[in-house]
Amino acid sequence: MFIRLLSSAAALPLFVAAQPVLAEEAEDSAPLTDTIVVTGQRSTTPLDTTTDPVSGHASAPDAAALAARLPGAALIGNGPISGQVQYRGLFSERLATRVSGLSFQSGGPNAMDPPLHYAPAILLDSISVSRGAAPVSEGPGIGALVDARLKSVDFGTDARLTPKVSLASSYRTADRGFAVGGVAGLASESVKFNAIAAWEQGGDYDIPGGRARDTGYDRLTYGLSAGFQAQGNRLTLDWRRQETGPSGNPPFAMDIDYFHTDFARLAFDGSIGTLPFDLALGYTDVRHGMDNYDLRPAPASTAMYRYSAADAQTMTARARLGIGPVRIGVDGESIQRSVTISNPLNPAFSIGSLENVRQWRIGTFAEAKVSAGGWQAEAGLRVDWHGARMDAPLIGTAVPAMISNLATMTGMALTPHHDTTWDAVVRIWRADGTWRPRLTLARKTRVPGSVERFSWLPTEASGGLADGNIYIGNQALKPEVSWSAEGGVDLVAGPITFRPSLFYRRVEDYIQGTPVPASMTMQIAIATMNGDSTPLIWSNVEAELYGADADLTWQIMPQLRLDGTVSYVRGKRRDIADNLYRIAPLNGRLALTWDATVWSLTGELVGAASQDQVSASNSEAASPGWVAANLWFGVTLGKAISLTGGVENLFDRRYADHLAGRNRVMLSDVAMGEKLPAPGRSLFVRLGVDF
Ligand SMILES: [Cu+2]
Repeated sequence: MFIRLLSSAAALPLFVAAQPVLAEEAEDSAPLTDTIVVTGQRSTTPLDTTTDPVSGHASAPDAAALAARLPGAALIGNGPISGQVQYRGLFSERLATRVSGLSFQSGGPNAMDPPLHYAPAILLDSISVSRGAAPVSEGPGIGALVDARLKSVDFGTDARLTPKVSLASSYRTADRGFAVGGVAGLASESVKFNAIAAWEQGGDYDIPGGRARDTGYDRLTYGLSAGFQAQGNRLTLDWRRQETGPSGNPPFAMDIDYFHTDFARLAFDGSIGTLPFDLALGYTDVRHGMDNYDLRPAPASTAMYRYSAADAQTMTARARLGIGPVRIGVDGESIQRSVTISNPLNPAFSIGSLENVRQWRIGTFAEAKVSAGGWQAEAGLRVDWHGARMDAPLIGTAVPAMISNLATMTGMALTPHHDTTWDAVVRIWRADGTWRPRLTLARKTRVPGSVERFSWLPTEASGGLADGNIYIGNQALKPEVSWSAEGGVDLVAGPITFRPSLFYRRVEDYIQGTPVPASMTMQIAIATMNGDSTPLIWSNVEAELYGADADLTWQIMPQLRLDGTVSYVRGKRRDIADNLYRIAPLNGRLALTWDATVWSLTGELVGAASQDQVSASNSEAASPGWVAANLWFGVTLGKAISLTGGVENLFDRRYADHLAGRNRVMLSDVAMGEKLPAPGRSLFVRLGVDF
């Protein structure tokens, strides 16, 4: 049987397996988080928002597509498994994204592997988004916390070792994509072990009247976890490897050849004497190759063949100690990354576009939590010291003189960078009652990323903007400083849950591309050679984002439920009259669900208004609105087996979301420069087994 998760009110008909045997330990998150829960019932709080992969109400392999269903969220589509979540107009490194507790540097300079690339939907346990700036204990990053948790076996309740299994398999017709994966293990009250694995593969997806070329994907994940606990102290160890095979990225100039990525995490959760204490150490190693000739039609001239190799290693550490209502902590990270562009047919052609970049951060924070009269409040302060440096770029002998001269100049101008930042976050909320107000006030910071600071070679690497512009890094960048107020009220009254929010954010020294000054003649000449005579340089500008979002759940009758979500955000420059780039238009969804005991059926309308508040700076074009219809179903087949699925784009309409990338692949049924349309009518089924 299924249990409906009304508590999260995520405007989804939410189904979860009745036996929540597999669930990560829930953090004591505040009501400022929205969560999508897959394998178990999680207590949600007004500060979070959650969503549910089991219901199958998103068939894409990408976890980002699922999180994008939450109010305030949207999907930045850069490829079938390269999607990013946008939340209240912010995306990429402005959000703090975690996968099973780890934060790490993407390997690709264009974020072909954004963090959620490493959270296959088939393995997802839950994904949460903080409904406001992340608490300071989560580190810097100006926007929300996006926390994806993969399935794992939790500790049992008695001394006996008991087997626990959660497997799922899915198929969708649009891309003939299948996925199989899950977790299996043994657990008692004191030990647990599990293995996790998944394999996903899909072809180019169908659109009404054709096929979107270069949209296939191939991804393998496997790993092991172990845990021990005694007397309130818990030790867990996780290792996971992901092997992504050739996968398309039509909005970029290249496609994924491979990602080979290892994750390791060691965590202790317990106490020192009587004081609560936790410690977590993380390591991530990304190895990546991409090219412009394997999946997509190769360039006419072999001189234009390109293969880029990239790697990134991230080490993280965090320790926290609780003293009464106060939690103090230290954390830090060290990142090393390189990107080398080459021509596979000419070994003397190679360019170190990011040459052994090293970034580090050490931070300390204090957070206090108090409650009185039904109100809860949390206030935190953190300080971080950051460093960044890069080596002089290495250049092969076949590289044009103009580029090797620029590399030499770049090497001479390189200096180490140091920044000190401070963040403060105050969160106030009520967790019960009919009206549950919540408010997050924050001053948060983000230091420039390595592409923004050090990308000396004019290329399209932009951390996933995919706007077709050529970008140049800027060593003079200052950190972004964001001031925000995000608040709302959750109305929980009998059959109705209504959760509206308002937000305003002002970002000083917002980092975005501006026209390269005419004095940078070499860079402009190289960019012109590469097809863009008006390249952009990363600069500090002024920005503001504001808007509103809400979701509604109305249990009209015991079996009949209405769910709705609406999101609106406006992003503007404050220093000039322009809009921010790739901001979601007004959008929403409305679903009606009939829920019998063993089956359910949902009809859903999804749509977006036109977006004409576009960025002239990024040469962004306006796009029209659209509406699509979906049908979803769920059936319970005995105690342990569930079958879910649906028909997406029921009327086979050709439409493209404003945030979809523009096609750059020739000989496709999508024109060059056209926004990638959504898949045509597609059947999706997902079979789950949990015991
Ligand atoms: Cu790449």
